[in-house]
Amino acid sequence: MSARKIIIDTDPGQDDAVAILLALASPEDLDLLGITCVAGNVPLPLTSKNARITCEAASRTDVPVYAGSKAPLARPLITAEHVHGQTGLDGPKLWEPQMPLAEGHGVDFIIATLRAQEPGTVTLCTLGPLTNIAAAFNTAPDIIERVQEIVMMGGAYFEVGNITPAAEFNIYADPEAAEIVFRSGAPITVMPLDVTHKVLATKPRVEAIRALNTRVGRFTAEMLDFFERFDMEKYGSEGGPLHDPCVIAWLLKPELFSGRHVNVEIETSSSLTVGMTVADWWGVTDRTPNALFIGDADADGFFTLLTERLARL
Ligand SMILES: [Ca+2]
Repeated sequence: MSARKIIIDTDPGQDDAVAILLALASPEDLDLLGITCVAGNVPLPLTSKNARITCEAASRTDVPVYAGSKAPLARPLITAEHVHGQTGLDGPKLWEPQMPLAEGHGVDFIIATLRAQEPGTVTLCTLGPLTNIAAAFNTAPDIIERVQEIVMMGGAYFEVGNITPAAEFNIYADPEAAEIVFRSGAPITVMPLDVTHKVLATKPRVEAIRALNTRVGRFTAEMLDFFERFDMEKYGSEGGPLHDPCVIAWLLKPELFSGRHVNVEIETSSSLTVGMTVADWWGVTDRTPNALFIGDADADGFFTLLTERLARL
């Protein structure tokens, strides 16, 4: 079987960077056509810089990195420096990337790629607010049926929220974009907080990555050293949740995960619960299922896979 073609849409973010590294470490499974950046955890100039730093850490400067949307569709930008640090990638000693941004807008790259490739052969891996994807669907509705699958980190049901009591950051940052994506009809798999909060970068797991004793191993461990501080303080957990890499791990080893095919709607108007992913987990409505909503993961299996793959870089 040939490698599955993917585009990673991202707002790095330490966990985004680990997801990108996991994809780069898996070329026989995943053909990374390009990376499109979006404003999210930090503003666009930083996310588009951090994506290039990550590619350079893996010596994969051949992957085109595009800058995309610098603000949500209908709202002012909100960011999450309180989680990720001022750079978005706090932890390792960072450098000014040598590789340039690819020419053109990330949204145009998504549209052109989906039109150029065979229908049903490109998967969109979304690790940040859904602004770029929604903008592409708005501009070029013909691409929607050409998407193989959208695999996203976003939302929550049982864990409810992390940026507000009711909402997860990626959805809250651009709920109008999320609504467009969830109503698009494209096949969607969601990695909500319900599962990512079970995939914790505990000390022994981070030390196993550091012990690879490679540039990528040290880079990853130093990011996770910083990243875990916030969540360990907030939740009293044993480590930071490795949200975004769940998206890539799903493509590599879906048997690590389980969930339900349910209807998911996005709250866009309530001031109290805006950005909430209203997932019909219990099937109490007759609304048509539009997403595979993941609820559980084999965390040990996930970290074994991650560590083995990172060792290749
Ligand atoms: Ca992210």
